[in-house]
Amino acid sequence: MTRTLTAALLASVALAAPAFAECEVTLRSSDTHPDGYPTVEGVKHMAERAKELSDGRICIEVFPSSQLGEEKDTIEQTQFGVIDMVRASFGSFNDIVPEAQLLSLPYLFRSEDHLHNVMDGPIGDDLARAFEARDLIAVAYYDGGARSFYNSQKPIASIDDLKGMKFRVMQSDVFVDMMSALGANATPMPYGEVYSSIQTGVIDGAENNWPSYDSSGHFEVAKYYTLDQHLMVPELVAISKTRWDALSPEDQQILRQAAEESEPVQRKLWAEQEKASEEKVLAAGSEVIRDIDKTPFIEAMAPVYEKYVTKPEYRDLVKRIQETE
Ligand code: GTR
Repeated sequence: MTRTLTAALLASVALAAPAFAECEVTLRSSDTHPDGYPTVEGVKHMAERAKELSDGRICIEVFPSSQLGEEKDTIEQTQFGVIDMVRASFGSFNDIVPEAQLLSLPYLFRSEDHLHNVMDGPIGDDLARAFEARDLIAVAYYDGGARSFYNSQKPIASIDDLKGMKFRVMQSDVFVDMMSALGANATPMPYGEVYSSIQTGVIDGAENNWPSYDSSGHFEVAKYYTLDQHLMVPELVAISKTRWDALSPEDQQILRQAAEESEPVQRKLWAEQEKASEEKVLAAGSEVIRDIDKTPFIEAMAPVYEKYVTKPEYRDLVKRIQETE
């Protein structure tokens, strides 16, 4: 009787054991977005594939909703190997990877196809080398759509309407200069502070893509959304180089393959989420300003290009991007 009870108890303990109990390699991965967001689901797909390809030995635990910290902090922690993996916007790497900063130039990408052709080709490989030199192994490039302005005050249809307004930007100089070039004021701050800052009037608005405008709830406090599409910034999945170097070549290969296979999955989810988010915020009462003459916006960015596209190698990279089909 006691033996049967003990056996039953042991069996129930085994059943209750954490899902990652058999993992030999566990990577903790950070994301600012909540569960269900395409970047989070992309990394989860990578996790599934890594587990399958390694017969359960490699596990990736995804921590969504900034549980491990705000984006810039988690990037630093990944560089130092405190966190194993991070999914973040290229824009948040600007201060540490100067080459990546060039991808935050406004109106650099003409379309999603253009961006894919750049990231999936030799330029994507060059960028990966730039990340590696800063202790980050770039394993996947995800979609982040086009970013546009939203605010709590009024519909914006031209640059003149932006004048004197205060917008949150990601924490990097290139975005501050972009706002100045448009005659508006920039307030760099972490993503997690934007909602309350709009709500309390510290800022008039921010800028982001459809899915972020939706999932962050910013549409609830900033109902005017102007589709000027000033930025297309890719999303990156990176692994800490310290951690990477300690893995076997076989495991590195498995992670690379799993990451690569997650790219088309994320891109498909992205396209679906863009539509779903648009429908949701429209139904919730957002006022979308669609008919924008982008030419004055594009022309206003000349000083930003002058300031950042300085060294010959940066000019060359921007030119190669522009010349990509
Ligand atoms: C989102 C991006 C996040 C974060 C956020 C922001 O579009 O996916 O990684 O960078 O924008 O504005 O901080």
